Amino acid sequence: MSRKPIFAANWKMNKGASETEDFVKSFLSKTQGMNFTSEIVIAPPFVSLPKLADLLHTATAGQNAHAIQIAAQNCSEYDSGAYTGEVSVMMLREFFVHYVILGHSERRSIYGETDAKINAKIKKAREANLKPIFCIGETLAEREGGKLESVLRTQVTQGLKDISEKDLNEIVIAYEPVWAIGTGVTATSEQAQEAHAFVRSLIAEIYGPDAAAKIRIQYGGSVKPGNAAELMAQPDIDGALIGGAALEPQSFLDIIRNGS
Ligand code: G2H
Repeated sequence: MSRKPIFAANWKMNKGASETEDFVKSFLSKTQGMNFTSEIVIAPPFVSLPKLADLLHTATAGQNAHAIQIAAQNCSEYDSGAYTGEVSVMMLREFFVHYVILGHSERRSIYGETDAKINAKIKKAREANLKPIFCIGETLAEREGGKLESVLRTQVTQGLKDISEKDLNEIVIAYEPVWAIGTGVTATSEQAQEAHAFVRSLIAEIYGPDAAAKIRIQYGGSVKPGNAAELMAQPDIDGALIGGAALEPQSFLDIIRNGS
């Protein structure tokens, strides 16, 4: 089963509209004439989505521009109403958003998002035909305490509770060990492969072998140009979710090139 790798830039709380424009213009000029063999996604802060939509998905945008998909970093589990500070899936659709990152460890740990809330958001995203990038991963204490598999099992089974196989086909899983996020410490390719293979086996348990063979599982956590090739060479790693190293166009491009 060949799975198209997916490289997604998660800018977190970086880059307003003008920095978004600078990045995209530079990235597009560097990629002129290139044919992407992987899927490329950029997830800016909400306020930069209109600018990104203009740059990538208007009639005047260049050919490579259309090859880049737009992601949001979060969405509400509600449709509309009195939810101060929230953004709905239908609002995201207006800006050509295709993907939405859900369950990132920063949302879990800083904003208290539970597996149940993440599950509700995944369902809401699918109602609007958005593709969730569903993040899971263990803390260092959990790994050292021998709880890696039980933590991943809980996150996967609760996060995907009552999600149909049809919807699962539109979901990307991102395995991001919390201890590797923004720390400069990357999981070794063996550690990452082992966790990815386990997650794929969980999907096989729940949905069967075909669904498990199809689902893309990205690695995230201090991915850089220098470690992308080795990580992406692992049989169960299908791309990367990249934070810090995707803030510079050249670095993001080098990761895509080295990892494709
Ligand atoms: C993990 C990753 C992107 P970084 O959060 O989701 O960030 O590459 O900076 O570790």
